[in-house]
Amino acid sequence: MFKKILIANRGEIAVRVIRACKEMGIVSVAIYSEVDRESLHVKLADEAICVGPAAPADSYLNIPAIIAAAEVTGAEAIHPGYGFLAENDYFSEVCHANNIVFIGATPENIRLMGNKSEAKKTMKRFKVPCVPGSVGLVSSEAELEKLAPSIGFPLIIKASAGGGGKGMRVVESKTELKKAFNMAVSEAKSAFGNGDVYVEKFIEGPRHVEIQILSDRSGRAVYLGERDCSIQRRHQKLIEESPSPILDEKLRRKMGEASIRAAKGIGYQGAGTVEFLVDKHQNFYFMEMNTRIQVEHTVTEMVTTIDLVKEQIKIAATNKLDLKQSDIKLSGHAIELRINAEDHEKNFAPCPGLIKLFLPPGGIGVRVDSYIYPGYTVPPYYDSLLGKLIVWGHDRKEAIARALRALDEFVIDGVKTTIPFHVDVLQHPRFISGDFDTHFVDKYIHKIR
Ligand code: MV4
Repeated sequence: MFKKILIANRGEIAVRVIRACKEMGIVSVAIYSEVDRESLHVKLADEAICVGPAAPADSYLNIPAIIAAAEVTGAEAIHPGYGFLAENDYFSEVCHANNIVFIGATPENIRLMGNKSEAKKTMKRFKVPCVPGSVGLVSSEAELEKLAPSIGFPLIIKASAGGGGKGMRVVESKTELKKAFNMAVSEAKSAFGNGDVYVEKFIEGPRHVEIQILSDRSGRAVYLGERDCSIQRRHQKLIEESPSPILDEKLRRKMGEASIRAAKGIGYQGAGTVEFLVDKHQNFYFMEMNTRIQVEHTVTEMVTTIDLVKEQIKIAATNKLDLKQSDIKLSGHAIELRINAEDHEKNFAPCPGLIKLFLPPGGIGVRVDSYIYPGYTVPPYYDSLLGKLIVWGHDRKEAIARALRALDEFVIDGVKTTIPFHVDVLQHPRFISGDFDTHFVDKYIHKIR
């Protein structure tokens, strides 16, 4: 096992990884930017080292400074968390070249899944269901016009270098095709420096359901159930839950087994998430694979009792997954509510500043993963996630009641947060019934200024 790990991140996920290290007897090294000296991850880690100024490019994305920090502290491995360098194939490669273990996917895994069109082709090879559409890239207006009738309208043009909702364009009819194609290509070029696009049928009113997997490079792999992430806004997830209200045992097994085929097929290493769209008829389609630990991994931890960060570290240290599918038992229902420093009455505008009061909820079935404390000032340079409230209940009804109880106890004073938003959603009849899709927030949660 590793003796020392450097955490190349900040905020709640850095705290999450440090906690796993402590429980495993591993020395933790925090990195921080000049404005993060007082941040909780710095206080909790065994050692801490400043890697540069506030701007992410100068600190949390500064590869030479991070590698140097690992070298001077003698860290044998780096955990990247999520965001920042977590899905940077070059960083993963530089770690290896410097004899540092990157706790995550291989450079090849990351590269393949970062190219959405190639990823989709690869998934088809392993019989993972995909949305009907172009086979690979569409390189001209003419090609798209020839292809469109067989796909049908509406269709969606996606940037191959995009992902997470960036660089997509829905086309309702034949007359919009040319314009949409050219706009999609030029948007993709300016956003990603790569104008490659592909096209597929547009699935209307889908659910976002993703499968958590753990895998090692010798082909051992397990799935740990699903997370329903349909409650999101502008591709920012706000609430995630497991199990999904729309899955049954049979569909769960089908989606789990498809995800395992994908993981084994590409020689996937570590924790990963296979994202699917699920339509009204319970058809599921591959969307993307995330080659990192995700924000919402906690709901899976609550229903499986498996510590996913420890499993990531064990796989990286031993090259071996020591879980079997029969070790994975799902129990009860978990819901995660993202607590962001945002003013949901002002269009979710970021709201950094001084935390005057922080009184997190407690009691049975309640978990809070956060990095703020009274007197801490949330800096404006990074994302607005302050933490996550995760609740567990025997069933969905108990989990919702517990979440509302916990939100009622939760006091954060000094900055506006998404707590009132969550109270609205959890009381909404559509949410309570489980009958919602990815348009829920825009359709039902209206905010007056
Ligand atoms: C789609 C789709 C409908 N049909 N693809 C958004 C994120 C990116 N991973 C893919 N996305 C979508 N792809 C087809 N063929 C609708 C979305 C989509 C969406 C997906 C999941 C969660 C929220 C979403 C919000 C808008 C669009």
